[in-house]
Amino acid sequence: MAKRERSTRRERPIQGAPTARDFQGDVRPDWCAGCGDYGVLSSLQNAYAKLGKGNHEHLTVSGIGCSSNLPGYIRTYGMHTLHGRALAVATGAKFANHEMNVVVTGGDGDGYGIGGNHFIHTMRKNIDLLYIVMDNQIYGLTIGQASPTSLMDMKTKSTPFGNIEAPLNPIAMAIVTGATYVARGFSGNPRQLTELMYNGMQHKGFALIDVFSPCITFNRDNTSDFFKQRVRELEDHDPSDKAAALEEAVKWGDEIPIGLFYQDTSRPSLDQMEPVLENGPMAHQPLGITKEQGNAIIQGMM
Ligand SMILES: Cc1ncc(C[n+]2csc(CCOP(=O)(O)OP(=O)(O)O)c2C)c(N)n1
Ligand code: SF4
Repeated sequence: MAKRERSTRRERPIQGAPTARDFQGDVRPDWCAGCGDYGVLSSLQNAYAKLGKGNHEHLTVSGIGCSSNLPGYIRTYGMHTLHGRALAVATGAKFANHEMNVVVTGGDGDGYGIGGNHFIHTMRKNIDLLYIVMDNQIYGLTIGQASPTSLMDMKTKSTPFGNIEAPLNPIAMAIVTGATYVARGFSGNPRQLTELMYNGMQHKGFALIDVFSPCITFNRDNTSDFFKQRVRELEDHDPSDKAAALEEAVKWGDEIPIGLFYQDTSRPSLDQMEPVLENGPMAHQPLGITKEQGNAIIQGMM
């Protein structure tokens, strides 16, 4: 993998309308050449720029994995947390300042495996986050074990005779568990992916975008060409129709649908229902303690 490089660029206040360049971090990604995650990163930079807000109005949170290194490559507030715990941390951040645009990024192992329980309950509660899962159907960082979305019979480091476990379907799972914006993108289609991200950020409630983001090094089955030959954009589909969304979600074969499967704009997100937040973000409220008391609490936690 390429050695990380740190540029000498310092403060770069945004002049006028932001561009994708304003969201480029100082650290160059150390992903393998050809990794699908590059397409996801550039789409996210474009989507942030399109939203028109400043860098300080966004927070990008991740877990652990190749894909979870993304917050280091983007110029927003960022947190690289624990394996599978990004959604829990992001929920806390959102409730501390619900005016912040909070985006969570990570992999299928991180989000659907070790973080599966958080995934379910964050959707159930309709927390106002955009969750982007770079789904390469393998554990990349730990060099190629089967993940919860690895297909059956797939040979990996941990399944040398073929995977005997059935994969989970994140799209169907999100639709039935309470997510209110459910989409699938492909890193090879950055135009559509940027649009899905932009709309997902503006959606009030939990938004999932599962992105086919092929691992060129460890998944030789579900490659970029595999998806290029199969993905087709959802057409004549009404995203408010839950039954139709589920029907599309279970399709997998010579044609695999991508796009917006489901959106429910009627259900309030949890922060909209929380009375404590009625007077504005908690981060802007007086703490009601002295500076000394605050320092003592911080010292107690060190
Ligand atoms: C508690 C804990 N268990 C296991 C690991 C080892 N580990 C690091 S990343 C990872 C899986 C990464 O796979 P995925 O989330 O799909 O991301 P990718 O690397 O493919 O982008 C695992 C098992 C860890 N860091 N912490
Ligand atoms: S190992 Fe796979 S997921 Fe990780 S950077 Fe390389 S191509 Fe991407």
